[in-house]
Amino acid sequence: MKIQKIVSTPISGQKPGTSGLRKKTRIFMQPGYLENFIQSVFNAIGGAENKTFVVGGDGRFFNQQAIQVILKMAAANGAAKVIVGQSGILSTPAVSHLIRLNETNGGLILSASHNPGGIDEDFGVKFNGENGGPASESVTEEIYRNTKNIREYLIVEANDADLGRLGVQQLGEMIVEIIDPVSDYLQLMRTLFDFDCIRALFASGFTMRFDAMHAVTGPYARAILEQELGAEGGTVLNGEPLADFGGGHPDPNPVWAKPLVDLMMGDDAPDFGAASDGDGDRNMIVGRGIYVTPSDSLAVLAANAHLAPAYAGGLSGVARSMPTSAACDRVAEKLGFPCFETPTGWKFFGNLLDAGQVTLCGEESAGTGSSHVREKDGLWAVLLWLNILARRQQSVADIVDQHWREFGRNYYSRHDYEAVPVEAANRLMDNVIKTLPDLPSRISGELAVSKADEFSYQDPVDGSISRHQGIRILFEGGARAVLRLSGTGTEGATVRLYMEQYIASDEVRDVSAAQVLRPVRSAVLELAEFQLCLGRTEADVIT
Ligand code: VG1
Ligand code: CO
Repeated sequence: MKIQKIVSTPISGQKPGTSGLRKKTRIFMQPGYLENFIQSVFNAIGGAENKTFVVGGDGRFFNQQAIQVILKMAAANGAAKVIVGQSGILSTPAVSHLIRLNETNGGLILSASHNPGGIDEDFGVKFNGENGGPASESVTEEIYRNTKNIREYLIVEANDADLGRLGVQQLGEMIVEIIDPVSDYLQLMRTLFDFDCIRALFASGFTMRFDAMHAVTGPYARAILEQELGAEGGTVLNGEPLADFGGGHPDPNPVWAKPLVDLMMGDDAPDFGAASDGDGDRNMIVGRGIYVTPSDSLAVLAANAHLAPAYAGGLSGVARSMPTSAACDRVAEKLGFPCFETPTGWKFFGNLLDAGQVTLCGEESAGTGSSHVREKDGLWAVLLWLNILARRQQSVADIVDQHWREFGRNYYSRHDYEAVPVEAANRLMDNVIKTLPDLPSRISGELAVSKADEFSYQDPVDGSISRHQGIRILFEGGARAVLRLSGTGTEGATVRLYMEQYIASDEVRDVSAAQVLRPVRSAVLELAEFQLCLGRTEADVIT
């Protein structure tokens, strides 16, 4: 088989962000663009020779074409074997599991997660290492360095692999193994949860709707919820993966999964609602009449995980990203295990999980997961909730309410300012960073600042330091605001403003988060001069 060495010039702007490299699909389709990035990944890990990888994606536009390119490049770079999901489909947590199960040298995931798909929308590539988790900071830097210095990439001239046919094929010297995307993942879930108990719950008439948002989890949810656990047919909504996700954003939050949230708030609501994102690593949890914020969900799961067989022995610790509310900190404190605060992005949980220091992790952006893989896992979170509901025999609303009464409540909200000119976003952040030393003496509206800093993280396992991970402003009276720039957007900059207010258990009231957070919001809008820097104070997306 002929190996071609294609001369290529570096393409700028290939810096991987919070979750791999994300760009407009048409940029990825430019000749040499995807190829340069893939070659840079291989170069960054010391070559692909004799190595084994897992490859799959969320089914978005360009998924299968990209996989064919990756297979031919892996063959040209001397890889021994690539395991591919049938029709190119694999969820992010399934890839993480397959890397670990087959002890491969890593995996490539084709997805821009919750960003929309299509020729005029977004595409992405993530590289996960041999522990199954997102590439570490140092590997990410090395990939980036390679993208800037690349001179050539290798690719074989060959026919496309048949991604639809299960079993083993040969691409030159390299083996391509096409596998069922669901079965190994389902087998893992069987070992973690009490499936008999969940089966009995559904058999007793418990109803659920799972919105797969025309993304990757459709086949997984049908196989697990409907076929394996006996949920009625029609439990899974929008279960067909589509190249454009049906035109929507496959983002499981009250804005993009509004139809499901509306159903759950209505008179005909089923007992339980859930949704997942493009690549299946996020989750949204909704009970009848109640939306559970991801931060609260993490706290409830931490407090109840022992009800599932895999976690019956208790948790070694929990970790949350810095902008995630401190609700799980209170659970950790009361139950007596450590709680770690890490920068945004799943890669920071990897070392803690590998070292056995934490069992559960979560982010405010609807990601929750555990030591079973090294990614956040949407369906896993849904199954843990189902296991808890089956064991406690209470509604979601009752469980959450009881949780607040026991631990207090962290009212929480995230406001996103999207497609902001990059200079304006940088100006806003730089201005606040400059005034940080003076902030603790400032009073804004009803609130006095007690502490303000820029978050730096020292990894407790390898000692590495990550600086500039977002601005934290603490106010007297238990309120906190966080400001950071998104690392996953593809248009301009996105400014994220995260706010929380802790209210002790005996003072928890039935008021909206927006109402409780009003003073924090006006204080931070003033301190950070939103109007002056961005020309507006209203956010585009509030979750
Ligand atoms: C966002 C979220 C972050 C998450 C990341 C990847 O990053 O805020 O919590 O880890 O997306 O999620 P950012 O930098 O835009 O805030 V996913 O579902 O894309 O793998
Ligand atoms: Co995702």
